[in-house]
Amino acid sequence: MARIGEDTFHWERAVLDDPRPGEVLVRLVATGLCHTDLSVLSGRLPTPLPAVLGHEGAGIVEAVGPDVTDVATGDRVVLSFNSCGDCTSCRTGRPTACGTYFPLNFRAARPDGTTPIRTQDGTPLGGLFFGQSSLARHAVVSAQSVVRVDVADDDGLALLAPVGCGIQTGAGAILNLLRPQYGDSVAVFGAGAVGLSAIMAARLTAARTIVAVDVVPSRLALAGELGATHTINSKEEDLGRRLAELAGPGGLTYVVETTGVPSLLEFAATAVAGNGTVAVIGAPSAGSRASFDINALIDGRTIRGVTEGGSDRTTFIPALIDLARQGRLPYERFLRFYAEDQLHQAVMDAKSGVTIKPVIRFSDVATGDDR
Ligand code: CXF
Ligand code: ZN
Repeated sequence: MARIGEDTFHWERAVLDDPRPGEVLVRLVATGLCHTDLSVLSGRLPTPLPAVLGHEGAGIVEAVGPDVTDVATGDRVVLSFNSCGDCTSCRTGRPTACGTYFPLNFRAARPDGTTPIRTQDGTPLGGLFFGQSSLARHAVVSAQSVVRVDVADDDGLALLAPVGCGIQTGAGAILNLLRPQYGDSVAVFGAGAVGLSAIMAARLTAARTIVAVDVVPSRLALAGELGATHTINSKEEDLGRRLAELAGPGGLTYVVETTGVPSLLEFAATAVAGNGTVAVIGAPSAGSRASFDINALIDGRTIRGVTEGGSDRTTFIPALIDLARQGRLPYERFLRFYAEDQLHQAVMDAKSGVTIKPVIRFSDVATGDDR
């Protein structure tokens, strides 16, 4: 539960409705923490509080709404972002371009303004954040957010939780959108979960040069192990000069900006080659601005916003799981599991950067008691 003015999440007993048409009741096995949850908690992103947050859930279907046919009770599922399922973008496999993407994911309510969660005294609480509000033992989620996965047991399922946002966001930016070719150079700003996923994905392509940029030596070392051909500590080195050296005469083809620091985005726009693209992934506080030399953009540069890796979650999430099982996307290297009663520690470790991807592991409690 996230409440205004509090700097961490806390557990609270709440009441959950039965799933309506288009909804699914899920018992969560694990949920990853994403920096977007923390940004909402601190008021930097506009989801109204109080609300149940969490948008990297994995769990087991306990009930489905009247018209839901894609999943059934007992299915193991990964939860991802929400979309309407009905607009042209959704019907053509581009759900991140859904016309109602932002309200459906950030409003923490159904389109009619209602929510499936209330306090024990009946006060409505924000729910369906990213279609799921999965920092909870149970969640009524949007059927659009549900991706059925083939996995043997709950421990295996828990490992898949962060694929629903962080891993898919970084890997998708590379594999779905930028698609580097032989000779291309890719710089990834920020070696957190999203940046490291972009680096692992870039290693799956023919990109010649993959540069990780961060200020934390341990993250840069991990980036090197996961596929970066070079690393730059931007606190200690001249970022512009080093990037230019590493990219060579063709210039830097791609920057994947995951930090959300506006000055770094402005810098990326100057560092990328004339025909290059800056993928904008890191989200600063709502209303933040950056400025560019317009003539440099006319030169051919592209500044491209990317959400959830531009993924068609129903095909891309199983593909990422398959790559992970082959050992080609070893994101488990940067996960750390926390028990429910360690939630505050998980939040602190995410904020300090000690843990790159905290995942809350829910205890296997008796069905029904905690709804
Ligand atoms: C979000 C980040 C903020 C902008 C929209 C997408 N992704 C998930 O954490
Ligand atoms: Zn996220």
